[in-house]
Amino acid sequence: MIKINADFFLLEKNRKKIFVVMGIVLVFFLVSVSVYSANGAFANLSNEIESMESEICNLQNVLNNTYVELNQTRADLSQSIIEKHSLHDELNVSIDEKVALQNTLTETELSESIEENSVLLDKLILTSPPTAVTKTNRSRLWTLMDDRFNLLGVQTHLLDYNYSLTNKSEVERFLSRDLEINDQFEYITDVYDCDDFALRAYGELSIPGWSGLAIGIASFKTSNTTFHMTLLFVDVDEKIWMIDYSEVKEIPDGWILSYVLI
Ligand SMILES: [Ca+2]
Repeated sequence: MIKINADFFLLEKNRKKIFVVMGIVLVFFLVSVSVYSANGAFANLSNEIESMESEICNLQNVLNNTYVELNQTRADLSQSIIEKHSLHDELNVSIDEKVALQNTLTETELSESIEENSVLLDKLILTSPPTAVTKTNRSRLWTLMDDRFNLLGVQTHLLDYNYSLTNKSEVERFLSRDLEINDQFEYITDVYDCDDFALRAYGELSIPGWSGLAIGIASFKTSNTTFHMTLLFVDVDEKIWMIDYSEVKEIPDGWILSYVLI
């Protein structure tokens, strides 16, 4: 009975040792597992931190670039505002000057000024270059006139290599500005007659935009004893007209061309 008790106590003592050892092993195991897990988690965390650092770095670069661009935009805007202020000041000065000028003009002077400008504008419209223009050349012009008048024995002077052609209404538009002036000139034989009208009109037409047209001086034998000087004009359809006292007219069939200069 005493021995049984002794074995029992011995067994009880060993069981405690075993529990202690198992406890230590379990704690060691748990600690190992924790450390292992912690290492894995730490590695993941490091990767994530590294990735985040990279993103932050990229974001920083984007922000830096945006900052530079914004600064440039701000500088441009400042410059633009300065320029606009300057322009605004200039405009103000100009408006002030015009207001001052307007204040110095009386109503009558203003009306006269408007009327003068209107006349000037009408003249500019009337003399603006012809439209519906095509090109031709000396050879073609020669052929056209030879077919119409037979140039054999005619004093023919085609001075340019190339010519422009336009329509009748465009020439009439130009001549209409002269009608008022011509009406003031009295026809006087030898003093102010056909050759003077023709040469005056030819001079009027010798301005940029019009001088290249196939328009020139022509002299016709109109009967056994009479001659007539006029302007000759070839239109865009290659029809030949005369400009007689500021009017575009058909050339009578019986007239014989004796001199032409274009
Ligand atoms: Ca004359």
